[in-house]
Amino acid sequence: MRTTSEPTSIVTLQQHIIEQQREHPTATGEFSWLLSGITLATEIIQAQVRRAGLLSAAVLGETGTRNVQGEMVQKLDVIANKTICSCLGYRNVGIMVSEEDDEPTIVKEGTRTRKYIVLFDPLDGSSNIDVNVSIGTIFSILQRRDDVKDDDVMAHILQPGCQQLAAGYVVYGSSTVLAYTTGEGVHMFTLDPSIGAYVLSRENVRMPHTGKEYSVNEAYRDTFPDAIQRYLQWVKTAEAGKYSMRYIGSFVADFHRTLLRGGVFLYPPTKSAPGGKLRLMYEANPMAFLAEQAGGAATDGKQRILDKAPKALHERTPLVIGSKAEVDRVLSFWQG
Ligand code: P6P
Repeated sequence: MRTTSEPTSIVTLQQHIIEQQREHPTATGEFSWLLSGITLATEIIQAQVRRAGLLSAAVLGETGTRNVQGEMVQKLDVIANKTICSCLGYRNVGIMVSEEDDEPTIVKEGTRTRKYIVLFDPLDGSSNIDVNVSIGTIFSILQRRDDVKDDDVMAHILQPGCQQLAAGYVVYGSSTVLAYTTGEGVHMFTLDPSIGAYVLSRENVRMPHTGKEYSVNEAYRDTFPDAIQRYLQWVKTAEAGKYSMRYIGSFVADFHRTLLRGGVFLYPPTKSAPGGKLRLMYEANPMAFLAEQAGGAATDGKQRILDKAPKALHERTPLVIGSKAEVDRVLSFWQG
């Protein structure tokens, strides 16, 4: 494992994955093959995202259908979902869970379900597609449990976030950046279109311990829990010092900024979403894994996100995620 944060030579994501794999003698290469399937899918998706403005009717706009979340499905959502499923189909993935699909997709090899489980939000923040705001893909990787029957699919899937083997996201912004962790730190890669490869841009990313940016949709302030309303009053006081509010409305972009600059992102319970809006399995869990690997924290207000025992595939959770000191400060209002 390199110790510098700025790489001294060109390292592609594939090289990095193989190097990480070398440090695990028991690794068989299956996992690296799986990760490379995800990165291939995101390269295809980013090409579609970049062309969205040109192709308008073909990929922009809504399909007229609603997903399991009841949200209007954007055409690019459908393309991204199909792209990930087809790229993973040949990569030893046994179960795929997508935000866009009501039910999991099971891929059997003979009678047994294959080892790996991939959960993903194919295109988070898709409502921003038509106005050219950054959007992203989020993924989480689990493996089949060995203490339950092979066909007990939900038991294999509904594992707490601390069981993740890997997690990551891609933000399709001014550049396309992929961040991932396998539990050995957080590493970032920037897509170099001239060579069609992700190139290492930051290794062992550390989230600043504090940060003077809070990220929340204050339009819902009056329906937040009292403790959050008290926190939002406090950040505006002289005692708090100079906080800024930044909110893009695209979780991947808001999290990416928080990971790099520090601060805190909040999506508390609201009257319309008493359980929070963000999904546990393929939004909160992967980002919580990354946050903790970078020295940050993630909670639902009562417990660590990665300790939550999931009860349903698409369950939602309140979320406070970011710099450790900032998350602790929000908690001090919630638990005060
Ligand atoms: P609101 C996008 O639809 C999303 O799921 C996240 O990417 C984002 O953080 C959140 O919803 C924004 O929700 O209620 O503030 O518009």
